[in-house]
Amino acid sequence: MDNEIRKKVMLSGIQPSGDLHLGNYLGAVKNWGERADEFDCYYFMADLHTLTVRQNPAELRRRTLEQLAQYIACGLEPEKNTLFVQSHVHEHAELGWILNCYTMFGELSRMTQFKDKSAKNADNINGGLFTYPSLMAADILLYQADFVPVGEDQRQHCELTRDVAIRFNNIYGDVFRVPEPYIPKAGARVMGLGNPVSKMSKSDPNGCVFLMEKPEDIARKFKRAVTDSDTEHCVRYDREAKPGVANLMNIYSAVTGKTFEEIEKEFDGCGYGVFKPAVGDAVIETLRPIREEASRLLADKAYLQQVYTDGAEKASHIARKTLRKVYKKVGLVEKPF
Ligand code: ATP
Ligand code: LTN
Repeated sequence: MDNEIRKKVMLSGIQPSGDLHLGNYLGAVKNWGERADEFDCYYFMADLHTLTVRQNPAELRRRTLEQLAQYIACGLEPEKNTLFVQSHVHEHAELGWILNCYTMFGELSRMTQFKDKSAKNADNINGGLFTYPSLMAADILLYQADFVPVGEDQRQHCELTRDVAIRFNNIYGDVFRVPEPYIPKAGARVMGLGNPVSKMSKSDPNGCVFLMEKPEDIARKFKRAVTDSDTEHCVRYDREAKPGVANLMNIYSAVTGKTFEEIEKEFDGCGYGVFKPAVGDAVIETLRPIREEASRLLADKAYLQQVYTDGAEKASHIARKTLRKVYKKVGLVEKPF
């Protein structure tokens, strides 16, 4: 806005509420590093968001650091991407509060993630879980992001962010850039290996492949992947009739770059007994360098600390500017120091 030769901004985050899995990688992180030269990129560990569900404090701290190591190992070079911890930039919580006041109860009630998580945590349906999307909107709008690379399940939150930004701009003028979700073609919705009609999620560890998992465990999970009860037994893309095979084809396509047609040709005449281990092997080879590099980085805590310190400093600089503008627009008295 102020700067005509400004690079477009890309921003995303993941909650360090569990270990990163193949769905997170293919739906989100894999696409983050690809455009680092073209965009100004911000990626963070959404630790404040994880508090909406009860966490073990020591584990949360450990996972936050592990997630940073995995981000870097997935190709996010700290020299080209601003990597930081959400809670280190206090403007997120502050803008989150303001945006709460511009987000409607009805809008929040319609969020499917809220409905799902309330059903899973019936004994702890707290205010934070409900207003989660206002904090997510703050994460995005603070940096004037143009694109938000996420998996399909986050589309609804991105749409709400757009609505809130437009609502705010209509009242106060051009304050926020209205962002767009950036959702990949292959990998946007990886389904569970045990149950191909629900998305791969860390809450179902058997059907979920984790980035740091041992190759033999990954191989076993793919061999056991649910395919279909049809009699055809051929590798053909049909999401409705053969969701298990479609999911495996989707994964194979995302890790090899091959089209569905090419995959059908490659496995023409082969049964699932050949196809499933082949997908497993392709995934193992994709994840191997990530796992090795993440383990190496994790041994160097001082380096990781330097990365998130530099990241928070850079992110704060941008966040501060937007928040100051917002405070002024809504009528808060300027801070004298
Ligand atoms: P939960 O298990 O609590 O639902 P999660 O595993 O879905 O969590 P999130 O932190 O909600 O992980 O998601 C992080 C990013 O990964 C988001 O951009 C989300 O869209 C993407 N993502 C998560 N699961 C998948 C999946 N199965 N397929 C594709 N993308 C996914
Ligand atoms: N809601 C997201 C995590 C998240 C996020 C963000 C993603 C928090 N803030 C900002 C993109 C941009 C999730 O549950 N996966």
